[in-house]
Amino acid sequence: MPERRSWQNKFNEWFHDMLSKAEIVDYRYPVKGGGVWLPYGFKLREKILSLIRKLLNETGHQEVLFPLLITEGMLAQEAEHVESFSQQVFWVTQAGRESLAEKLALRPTSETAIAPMFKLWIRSHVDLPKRIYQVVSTFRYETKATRPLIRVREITTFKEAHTCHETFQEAEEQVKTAVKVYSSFFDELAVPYVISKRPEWDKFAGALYSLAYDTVFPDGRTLQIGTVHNLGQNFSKAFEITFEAKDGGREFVWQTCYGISERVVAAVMALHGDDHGLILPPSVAPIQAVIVPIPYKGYEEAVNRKAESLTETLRREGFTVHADLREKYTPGAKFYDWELRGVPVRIEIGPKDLEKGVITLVRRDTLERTVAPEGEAVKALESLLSRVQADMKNRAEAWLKQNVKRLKSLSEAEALVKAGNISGIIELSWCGREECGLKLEDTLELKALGTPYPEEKVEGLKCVLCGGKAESFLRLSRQY
Ligand code: PR8
Repeated sequence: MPERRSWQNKFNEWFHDMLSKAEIVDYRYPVKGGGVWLPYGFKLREKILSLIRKLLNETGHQEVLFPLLITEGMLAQEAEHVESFSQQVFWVTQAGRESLAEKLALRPTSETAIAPMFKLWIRSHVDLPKRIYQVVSTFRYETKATRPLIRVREITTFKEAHTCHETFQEAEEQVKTAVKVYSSFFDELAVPYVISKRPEWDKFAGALYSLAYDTVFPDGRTLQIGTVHNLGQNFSKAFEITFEAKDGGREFVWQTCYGISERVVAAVMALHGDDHGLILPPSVAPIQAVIVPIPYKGYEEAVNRKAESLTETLRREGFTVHADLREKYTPGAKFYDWELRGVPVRIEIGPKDLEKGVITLVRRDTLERTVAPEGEAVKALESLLSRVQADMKNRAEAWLKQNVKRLKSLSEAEALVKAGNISGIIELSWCGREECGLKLEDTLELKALGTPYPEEKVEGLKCVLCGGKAESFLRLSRQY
């Protein structure tokens, strides 16, 4: 087993190292909070996006593309929303030499860009439900320290979905569908999560309520990797998005929206690495298997040719395979390179393998070697990839489980905080009152993630702060 401990402690350094060594992104771009996707990172991003696109397309969503600019008037239409984003919006105030009569915002998200078009598109109940999504750049002037992939000012991989429905109940059903889609998505990425209903004071501006996916990073901090919001009729009333109901009356639509970003890429990287580098899940690895010939005097040609023909065979079966035939690198240097990039399986072909008619497979997550008859290469790779995928998911889930702790009292939590031992998420019984929630955040110097979703019934417990009847558990953590 690769050593996990040593790198958990220096996670930050490891993460930044991987971004450049594995050629994921380069944040030396001279605009703060903006980075360049490098070829390998871009492929990983594409794989992740095609997974979410597939899941959305299968569940009745249609992909669209809206303009980047929003007029000031549009942005200002929903009061809570504009107030919350007011400190974060980048404005375009000038074009050429002229000042613009009405300044234009770079979208921080697209509710207010999409709403006026929903108003035009939706006339009657036959036009509903409507489910659209787009993958775009959004811009947020983040004032907290920016971090590659995790807190950027140009979010280049903002996948946002927006839906409209006839009734509140249908919007609630859509929230459940979105939760199913995101849960399948993160499951396939082997990224473990908890889903919490965010507290009132931390919900998305303009939403009735917000659900959020959080995962625990190796340094014990949580990262919000996706959110699902029930918007109620807040935007439809502000933008007059109405429809003719079955009984002939005019009604406002009910809306939801949900989003993810490049934080997902960060999570895939962070949750599975080791001292050798990244470990990517086969479901989204840009290369699932790399074939490295081991040349030996007199066998150079033969091993290379075998590597090529095996690549062909495996590609025909739908695997993404790369044969590393670079002459200037030793096999050892190649192993190092592909381990660093997290390729899930390495196939070695040496003179002995040729003689025996076998191939050697090495799985990246455990570095375990197995030998399979060459004629069974397809079957061997298929089963090894699925084992790697399943084991990665199980390990990551076990990690999360260890890092969600239900505590009995405030003093227990305070002791952990004092000892510097807060890793992951703690759960404390809570009366549900904002006053107690905020005080818990303050006392423990932690951030409230909210209460478990689906809702968990709490019987016979007291709020750890005021002693009143507990309504739920409040999750708290050190957050990115
Ligand atoms: C919405 N409207 O906007 P949300 N850097 C990287 N990722 C980020 C950043 C950032 N600065 N800010 C947020 N995210 C709704 C839903 C359309 C879609 C990621 O929701 O503000 C976070 O993972 O919660 C967040 O959960 C997701 O974008 C959606 O942003």
